[in-house]
Amino acid sequence: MKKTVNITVLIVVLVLCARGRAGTGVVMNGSFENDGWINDIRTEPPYRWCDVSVPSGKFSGWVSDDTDWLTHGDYYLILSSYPYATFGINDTATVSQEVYLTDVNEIIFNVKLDTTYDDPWDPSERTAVLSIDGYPVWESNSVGSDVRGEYYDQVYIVEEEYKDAGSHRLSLGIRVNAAGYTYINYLAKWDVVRFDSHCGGFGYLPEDFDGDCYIDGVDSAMLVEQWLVEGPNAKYDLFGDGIINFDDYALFTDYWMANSDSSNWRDDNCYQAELPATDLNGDGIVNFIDYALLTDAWMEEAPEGTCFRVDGLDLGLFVDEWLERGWFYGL
Ligand SMILES: [Ca+2]
Ligand SMILES: [Ca+2]
Ligand SMILES: [Ca+2]
Repeated sequence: MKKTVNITVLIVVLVLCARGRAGTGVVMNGSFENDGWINDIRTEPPYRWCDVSVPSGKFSGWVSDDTDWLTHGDYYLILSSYPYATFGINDTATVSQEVYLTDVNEIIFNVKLDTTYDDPWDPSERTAVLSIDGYPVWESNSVGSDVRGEYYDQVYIVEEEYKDAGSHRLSLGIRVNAAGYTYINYLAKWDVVRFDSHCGGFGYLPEDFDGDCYIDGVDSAMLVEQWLVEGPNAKYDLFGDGIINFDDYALFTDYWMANSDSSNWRDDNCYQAELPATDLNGDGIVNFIDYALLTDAWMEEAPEGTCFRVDGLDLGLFVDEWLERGWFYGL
């Protein structure tokens, strides 16, 4: 009886989930910062990249904090093919997430082609691949005998066929081009996967009142305009006590001249807008749907392959974030 109820809840949840984010072009956890270090993504998929296909004995995948690649944040994804394993042509390891591309013109990302022991990356052997719905739309450099290197701000221009209202599967991968084995350990490293919409996918910081991705004099003037207003528009009430006063201004000044424009990702004053940890279904608001997901997960009745993680979440945090809205709520 109980199982039936839970399954019904999940069906409702999945329907609402699909509806909630329809049309909002956002890569979730595109910089792989949400989880910290992950030893094996097969057993612990990265937040939102829950669709993991890493055939064992041939490939491995992990989220690394190695400082040998200076990219965005502290972590990045590594997909690696083993040396001396026997491969078939087109064997591939991928991680994927469902995305909406309706308002997206470009998918932008950093990738590093690397090997161990200073071996060359032979492009006739391995390719890093970005794909949509399983179809490769971007492939790494195929010219030369050693294409190792850091490839920053790579761009795939989204074709019209993907800009419909439905969701699409965005995958990052490493592909085998030649059957057999090689003595080289290939590592495709991925980071800062983002769209050109909504500040390049970094979203809008709470202090960015006019939503232009920059916190500057315009936003300051907008806040001053609200000075001592009681019962204000909630977006100005940064301190959240029902009046605009010095407390809000103090919070505002903490982010003075900061921005969330992802094209500035190298800069210290560039931030990615955070989302509430308990917004489990990613619809932009923490509400009863998330609560249903959380309780199902506590009872270990969440379905296989669900795209959320509840480690470290508790009821206290849930209560704290109740009805909190993420930046893309209502887009
Ligand atoms: Ca990162
Ligand atoms: Ca602004
Ligand atoms: Ca939610």
